[in-house]
Amino acid sequence: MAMEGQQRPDKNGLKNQIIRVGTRKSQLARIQTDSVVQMLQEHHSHLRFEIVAMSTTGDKILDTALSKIGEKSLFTKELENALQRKEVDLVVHSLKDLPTSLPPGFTIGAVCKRESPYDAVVFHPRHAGKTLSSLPEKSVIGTSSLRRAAQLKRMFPQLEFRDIRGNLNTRLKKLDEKEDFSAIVLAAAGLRRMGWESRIGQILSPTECLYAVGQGALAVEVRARDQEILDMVSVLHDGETVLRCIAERAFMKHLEGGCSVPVAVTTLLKDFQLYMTGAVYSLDGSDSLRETMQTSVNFSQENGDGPNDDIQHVGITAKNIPHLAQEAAEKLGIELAGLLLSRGAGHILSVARQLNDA
Ligand code: DPM
Repeated sequence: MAMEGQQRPDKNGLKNQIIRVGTRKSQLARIQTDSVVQMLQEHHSHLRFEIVAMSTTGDKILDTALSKIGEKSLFTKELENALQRKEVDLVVHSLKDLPTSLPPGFTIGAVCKRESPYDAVVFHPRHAGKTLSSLPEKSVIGTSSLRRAAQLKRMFPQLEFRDIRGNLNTRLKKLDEKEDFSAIVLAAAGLRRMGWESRIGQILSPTECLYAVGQGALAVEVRARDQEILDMVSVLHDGETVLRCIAERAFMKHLEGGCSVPVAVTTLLKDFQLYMTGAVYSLDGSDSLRETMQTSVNFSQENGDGPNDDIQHVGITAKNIPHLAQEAAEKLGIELAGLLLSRGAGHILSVARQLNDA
């Protein structure tokens, strides 16, 4: 028969090829990529995956604060180039490192179940057992996140904050082997993935420190038109995480926020209600705006193939998650941003941006 031996664009089309997975070279990136590949392998036992590690511009510039080296795409550009050249078929990222607008031709094909989205404090061994509020006055806390610094300066005015850069291994080493810092603040999810959960001295609650958009969730970036790969990775989508992260990314996008301004969120999905608190801060935390909104999200509608197939919400393609729910989540983020903008968030952010660029 004519069809025999011909490659058909169905599941089996991927069967005889090796699927290449791009990753950054840091230990955290490798661990994250390994865990995503393992999940994909469990869902698709007949497929073969191969990991391709690359270093990115962002990994090479270690001496400058993240917020100063400009756009987040420093960590993603080389990997996207490899995707475009078809040297790799998918790339694993921390969702929070992916801009809210991806370059044309790319999409987030999977957002995995979120781990802890919270920030955590790791103390110098001499301060083991303490918390930020029980540290001596003028203790120096290391972070290069404007978001963390702004909120913590506000909450703990007796402490001092200083930039610390480098990957997680480097930072832990700088903390332990020198006397420069009394503690550093990092995402709990990254610390757990590295196996350093025991070093977490304090988890910051949303009243102390709202988290970053997308924090704690892993994302799989693919070529937007590569339907086979999109279908293959879509099994990893976690509905709750997708809706929360769509709302968070829409909020950030509408504020025109990014890594270089202090924008923070917390979201919760419960009983078909999506709740979201979002805030913006001046760099020193003295000025801030914070609001909460909610919307109902309908999970019961039919899915299936249809005209919605190609729709992206803030860069995410999730045709197996109800579209009305995705739309409601995106609207929530936009409306919350609109509310903050109507109260003067634009001014707070533009001052923060100018000071940070100076
Ligand atoms: C972004 C920020 C940071 C990373 C800014 C922020 C932290 C920068 C710093 C956008 N990306 O959070 O306000 O501390 O100097 C990053 C980490 C993870 C992903 C490490 C961390 C792991 C957690 C995750 C760096 N990106 O935040 O401690 O997967 O969400």
